[in-house]
Amino acid sequence: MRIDVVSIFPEYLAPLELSLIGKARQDGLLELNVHDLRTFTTDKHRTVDDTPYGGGAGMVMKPEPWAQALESIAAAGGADTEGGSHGPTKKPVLIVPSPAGERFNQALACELAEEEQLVFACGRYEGIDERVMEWAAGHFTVRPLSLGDYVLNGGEVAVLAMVEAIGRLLPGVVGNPESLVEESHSDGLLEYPVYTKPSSWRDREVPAVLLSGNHGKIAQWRRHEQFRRTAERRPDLLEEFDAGNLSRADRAAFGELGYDVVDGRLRRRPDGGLPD
Ligand code: 6GU
Repeated sequence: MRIDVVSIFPEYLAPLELSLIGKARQDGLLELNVHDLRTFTTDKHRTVDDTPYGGGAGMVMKPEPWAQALESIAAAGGADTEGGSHGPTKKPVLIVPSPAGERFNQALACELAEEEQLVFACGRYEGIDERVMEWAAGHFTVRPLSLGDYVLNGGEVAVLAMVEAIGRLLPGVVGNPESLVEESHSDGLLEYPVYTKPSSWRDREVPAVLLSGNHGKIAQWRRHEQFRRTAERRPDLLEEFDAGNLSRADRAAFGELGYDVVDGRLRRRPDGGLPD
C-alpha cells in the first residue's frame, strides 16, 4: 500500500516512523510519504488560508495549494485518471479527516486496508474550501471521515489514528495475525478482559475458569464477558449485532443481560428484567 499525507505540520506525522508502522515502512510493506502543503504555494508568504466568504470566525484553507498538492500526488502515484492505455486503474482514495465526516470504524479500516493508495488531506483552521472536494472527485474517491463526536484542531492526530488502524491490517504488519481475530470490534463486540501472572495480586484473584485448563469453558466465559461488557459500555453495538446463529448458551447469557433474540436481532427487554 502507498499512503500520502498532506499537512502544514509535517512534523506532526513523525510518530509514523515508530513501532509497528515504522517497521512496516522499513520492511517495504507500506510506502508512506508526508508532504508539506506550503511547498505547493507560489506566493512569498506561502499563504494557505484566507477569510471565509459570508463572514464568520476563523480562516479557511485556500483551494489552489490543495489542487497543486493533490495533482502532484495523483500523478506520482501512477493513478491513471484518464483510464487510458494501462487498463482500468482504480482511483486512489482521498480521506479528508473532519468532525463533519462519516464515522471511521473497524469495518472501514478493513475496507481501506484493501486499497492500493490512500491520500490524507489534513485540514486546519475552519476547514478546506469545499470546491476542493468537488474537484478532487475527478481524481480520487473522496471520503470525509471522522473519529468521533468531538473536535480536534486539525486532521493530523486523526491521520495518526487512522493510519495505525489501517496499517496494522496489512499482510505481514502484525507478527501474529491471530491477534487481529480476537480483539475489540473484530466481531462487532468489545474484547473480553485479560489477566496475567500472578494469579493472586493485592487480594484480587484471576477468575478461576482461566486457571481450569478447560478450553471450551474458557472460550465460553470469554464470549459471555464480551456480551456483558458490550451491553454495559456500548449497547449501541448490540443493535447491529447478528444474533441469528447464537447457541443456546449464548442466548441464555444475553437473556441474563436483559436481551431477547427476535428475528435474528437482540432486543432489550422493556423492564430490563429476567425472562418469564
Ligand atoms: Cl477526523 N478531524 C478533526 N479535525 N476533528 C475530529 C476528527 C477528525 N474526528 C473527530 N474530531
